[in-house]
Amino acid sequence: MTSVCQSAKPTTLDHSAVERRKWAVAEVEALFELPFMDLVFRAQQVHREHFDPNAVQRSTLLSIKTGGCSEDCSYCSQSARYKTGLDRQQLMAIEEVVEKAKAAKAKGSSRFCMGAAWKGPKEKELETVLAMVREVKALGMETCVTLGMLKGDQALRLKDAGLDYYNHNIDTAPEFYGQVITTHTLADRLDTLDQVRSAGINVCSGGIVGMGEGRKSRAGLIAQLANMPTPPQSVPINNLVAVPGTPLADVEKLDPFEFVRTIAAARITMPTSFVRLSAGRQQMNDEMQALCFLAGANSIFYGDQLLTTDNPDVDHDQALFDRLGLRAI
Ligand code: SAM
Ligand code: DTB
Ligand code: SF4
Repeated sequence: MTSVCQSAKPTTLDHSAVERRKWAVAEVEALFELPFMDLVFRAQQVHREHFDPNAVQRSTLLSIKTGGCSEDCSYCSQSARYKTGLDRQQLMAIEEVVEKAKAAKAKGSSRFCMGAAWKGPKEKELETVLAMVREVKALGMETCVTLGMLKGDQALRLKDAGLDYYNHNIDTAPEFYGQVITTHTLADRLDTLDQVRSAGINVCSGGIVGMGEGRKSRAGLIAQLANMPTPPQSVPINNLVAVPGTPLADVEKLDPFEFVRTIAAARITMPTSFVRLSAGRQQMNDEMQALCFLAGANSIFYGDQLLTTDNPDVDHDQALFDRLGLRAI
């Protein structure tokens, strides 16, 4: 069965046409407190006002530099501080990256996201990444990179190279941040996001849930994203992939319905943003993923690997799209 789009709703949006409001953390918490059916219904209503409900954007990830990172993010397989058994890899050759991008395009992905396990890029490293961005862009794909914190004119140079999106997550609420990461601050991350926004690059920023935070911190994460000077164009919501060897390896799993509530709260508070059902899909069944789409998720990572962990294989995803009548964008 092939999926057919019956809606004429646009998938690219004019953010200026939508009225903005600020969200108090308590207001977002109140959304989480709604009966599940009311919350999901409201999220689906908001979703339909702004998007084709049957269209899902697909981005493919590639880890272009793996492991050995100086930072201590407690969830991360790539921190040099934890024994996760990961093989470190130097920055990939440009040609290899281009081959992977071509393969992703052939499988139907519209955006190619290159991730590096850095606190931030050094000069020579940035030069190589700029060349990757130019070449991937020339394939006719949207480009995205996630390289850690930027400084000086790095954001402007990425923009000049043709970068469409910069991914930089704020990860969690301000009061929980210090329990997850101590080697940089939330203020550092917000500073990089300001540079990216000022350079005219689309912002991709979201967070992780299931790290042992409370509902108030989940609401705090969503409020902080929604209240940014302009909401991120793309909002990845990651469910923690518990990696053996990291400090969060044994943290209690989040109730799946609470994850769906987080997606719904992101949709309601950021009506014109793409909300991405991100890490953790491999650990979800198809029914759970369908609930996430119903709650307003309209973007996924597509491809057998995330950065260092598994993602559903593309044939499985294609079959899911067909079963749900979803159209890829
Ligand atoms: N080093 C760069 C940085 O920190 O921005 C880019 C790569 S980093 C791996 C990108 C994001 O992936 C993190 O901010 C985090 O939100 C997410 N992430 C990393 N490990 C994860 C895990 N085990 N489970 C869920 N999300 C994870
Ligand atoms: C994001 O929010 N999630 C992606 C991407 N941005 C870079 C990364 C998920 C990583 C999951 C764990 C891993 O594969 O290492
Ligand atoms: Fe390094 Fe990024 Fe992993 Fe933190 S999330 S340890 S900065 S690769």
